[in-house]
Amino acid sequence: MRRENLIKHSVFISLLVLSIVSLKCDNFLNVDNKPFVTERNVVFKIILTDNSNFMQTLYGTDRVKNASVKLKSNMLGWEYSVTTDSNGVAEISGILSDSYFISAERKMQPEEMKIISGVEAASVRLVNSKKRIVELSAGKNPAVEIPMDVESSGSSLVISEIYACGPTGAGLYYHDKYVEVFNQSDSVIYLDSLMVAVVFSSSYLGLNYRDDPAYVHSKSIWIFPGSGKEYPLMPGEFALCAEDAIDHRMNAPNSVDLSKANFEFYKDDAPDVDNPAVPNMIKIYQDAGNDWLIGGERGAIVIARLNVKELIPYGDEFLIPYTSILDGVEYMSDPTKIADKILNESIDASAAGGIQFYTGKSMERIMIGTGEKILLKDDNNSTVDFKRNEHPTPGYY
Ligand SMILES: [Ca+2]
Ligand SMILES: [Ca+2]
Ligand SMILES: [Ca+2]
Repeated sequence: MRRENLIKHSVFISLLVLSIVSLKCDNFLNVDNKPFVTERNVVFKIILTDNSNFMQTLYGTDRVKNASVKLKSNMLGWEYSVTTDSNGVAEISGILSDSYFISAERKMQPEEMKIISGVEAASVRLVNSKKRIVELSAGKNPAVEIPMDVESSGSSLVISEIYACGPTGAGLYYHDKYVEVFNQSDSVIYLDSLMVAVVFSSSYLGLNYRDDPAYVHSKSIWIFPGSGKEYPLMPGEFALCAEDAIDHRMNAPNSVDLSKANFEFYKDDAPDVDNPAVPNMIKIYQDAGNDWLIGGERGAIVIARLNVKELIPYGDEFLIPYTSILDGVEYMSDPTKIADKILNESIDASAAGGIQFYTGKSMERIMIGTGEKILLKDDNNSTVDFKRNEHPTPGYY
């Protein structure tokens, strides 16, 4: 018995020595004899929390599950990929304390978006736009929490609503038209000198520039006032641009109050109303009509960022390069008649609308963000990006 014990004892000791030696080697040396550190055994945790409210709506939790997380170490450039579990936690071990660049992504499934917003929106993602770099340190910071937000797809400045048809019960009253834009980025956008151009349907003249490979053709070009940073639009804010910034209910009881509009289209060479409290849009070119005018049932509006000097004269029109266009929306009384479209498919693949004259309806982008941040659908496909409003929502959603 004693002898057996002694053997057991010595075997145990040699195993212990062996394992300590191997542990030391494993921890302090690799094949290239470069130093390793003991923290390689620490399990780091990346915890993804959801700011969008999507996960709360779907799964009753603020954690983001099934998200892919990529880490890139600052010091060595090594990259790792992990996925969050059902608690929104991604565990990773065998890495060094370092500063890491993190790209976390949760692709939303169309069927999930259907539950959230009623629309089977594709290409919606939650991403870690607010926190990209984290310090992982075995001693102090083995777990980090990273907020996830809805990624802004498409343009950061979008046309959020168009009201064009005119109100009910007021004859042929149509001076209450407006276009509304929305900042869905995370930063301030300056509206100064931004261009708003109207594209009319000319198909009755046998003209259609839809297939022009590079330019929108417009006879109605206006810009926002300001020369640099005078008209900031904060993230999540709307800017309302009214044909006439007055309370139209004085003339048409079912119309809208646009007296608090942010901007007003004032045509200085025409008998037009000018609300002195509302800054005027600047007319660059519009040779016809007594006011800014958009088609009641069909037409198109683009917003573009380019210098007026870059406009190209072409007959009685100006050309705006597609590359300068931030957003464009076409609308038609019958949006299924795609063959009659006037905007190139690269700007708007289809059309909003389905609204007849003097019905008081507007078309507004569908909201897909429900949490801290409003996000409006923008897949450059207005048939599915827009809905019809029974009553306009000037300056709000
Ligand atoms: Ca006006
Ligand atoms: Ca004014
Ligand atoms: Ca609105």
